[in-house]
Amino acid sequence: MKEQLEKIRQAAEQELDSCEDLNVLENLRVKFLGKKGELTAILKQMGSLSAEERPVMGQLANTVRAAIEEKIASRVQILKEQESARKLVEETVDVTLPGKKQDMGKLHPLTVTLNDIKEIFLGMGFEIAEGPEVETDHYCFEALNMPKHHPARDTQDTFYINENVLLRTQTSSVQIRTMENKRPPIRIISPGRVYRSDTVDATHSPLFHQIEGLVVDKGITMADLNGTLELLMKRIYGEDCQIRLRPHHFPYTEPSAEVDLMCFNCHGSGCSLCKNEGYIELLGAGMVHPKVLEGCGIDPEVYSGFAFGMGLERITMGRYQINDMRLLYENDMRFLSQF
Ligand code: 2NL
Repeated sequence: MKEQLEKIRQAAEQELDSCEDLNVLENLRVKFLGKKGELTAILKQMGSLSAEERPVMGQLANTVRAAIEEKIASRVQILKEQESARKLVEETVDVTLPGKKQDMGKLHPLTVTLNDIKEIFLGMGFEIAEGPEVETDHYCFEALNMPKHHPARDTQDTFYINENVLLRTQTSSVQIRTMENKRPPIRIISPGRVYRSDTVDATHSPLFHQIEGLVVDKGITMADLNGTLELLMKRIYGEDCQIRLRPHHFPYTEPSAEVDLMCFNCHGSGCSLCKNEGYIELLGAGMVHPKVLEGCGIDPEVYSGFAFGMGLERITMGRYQINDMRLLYENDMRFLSQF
């Protein structure tokens, strides 16, 4: 039995020493020390030994078991160390390699201008109002003092869903909805998409963006309109810019004005940029027509208000000296990356 135990010890040491794999090592542990292993098989024969031999063999068996266990433990340690050393080499990251370049997006020039204008009006205590792009004839025309067959409708031809439902031609519809639902004081701007039955060219598009403004309160005058627009334009075009109000006509304002900006290139003397006018037409404005206030349930004897409407495209084109509106819609990176 002694020789058998010695044989097991030798065989175990030899096999364990040459083992290079943790899984194989576990199999060897079962083979030598497991319940059905070689050592256990020997121990089962202990019953046949004499009383003197039994403790001697028992001790020897224990020594062999301890030796094998120790060998396994040291082998596990060695293999684990080899494994982690191998991983360190294999998984090394070269931190000096150049990174992948990320293309940074940025805001479209129309969005930049819109954000700036919103910020300026929020600073003056205005709220931002929004409303539907598909409107009824009432909100787009009737409530704005443009009854059916009014000639002003010709310049605002649009897309009709049916006789009564259409794509809005201006965001005045949002202002009407606000006046119907809220009592003065009202101070809002309403930015959004508007539609006209226009053919695309350098200055026209069937879909463009408008920003309208409306202030209704007691004692509002043309001076408030002038001051508000002057402040807006100074913030957008620079503190040294000047505006001019020219008499005009809109059915929904009385009096009405067109607002021009003194040409920032020639300061009013005339150049190619302003086509020798000295001024560049920017927007339309006026005092809200008493009939429009009345139609919304606001007493024009008590309240007055001013309103204005401007094209976001036109303001943006003036600001960045863009000469063709189509550039704003084409998503050409060569154009967009300049802003
Ligand atoms: C333009 C400029 C304008 C308004 C819009 C407006 C809105 C209400 C009442 C009165 Cl609810 N006016 N908006 C006023 C003046 C001009 O737009 O050139 N439009 C054709």
